[in-house]
Amino acid sequence: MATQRTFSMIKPDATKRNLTGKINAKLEEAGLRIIAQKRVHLTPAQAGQFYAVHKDRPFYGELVEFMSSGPIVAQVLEGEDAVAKNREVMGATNPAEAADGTIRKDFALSIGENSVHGSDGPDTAAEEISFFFSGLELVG
Ligand code: DAT
Ligand code: MG
Repeated sequence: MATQRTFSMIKPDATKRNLTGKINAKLEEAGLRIIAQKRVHLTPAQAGQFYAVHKDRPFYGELVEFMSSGPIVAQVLEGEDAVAKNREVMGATNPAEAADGTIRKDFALSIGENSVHGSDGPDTAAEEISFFFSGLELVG
């Protein structure tokens, strides 16, 4: 697997508890390089657009409200097999099911307030990166 890029977000529950540095340390220790990063407070409309794929799910309203409730840190991660590696470091969506040492096991509060987002594939990664960043902002 060649070098790849993925999109990551530190969610409002984690920025609120000042966990950006601890989460970044786990990403970096896993071999992922943070090649772009910015702190953004999404409007409900922006959060709804970002998560449009989930618009028919029962938790969509709650998800949009939570993701616009405070600042997020949007990031582009680069590394070998970055999409899968980031999903591994994140842990399962539900922290009760997340493996030891993962971000969600160590920091997430619930299935909704689960501290981080990560792209689920290379195509989604490209779309999500361009939602937040221009090419000029990616510094590998
Ligand atoms: P992931 O973030 O692991 O890719 P997902 O794409 O299935 O998970 O869902 C996106 C987010 O939606 C997830 O991080 C938290 C929220 N979510 C998912 N399932 C939920 C549920 N059953 N109840 C509340 N929020 C949920
Ligand atoms: Mg997902």
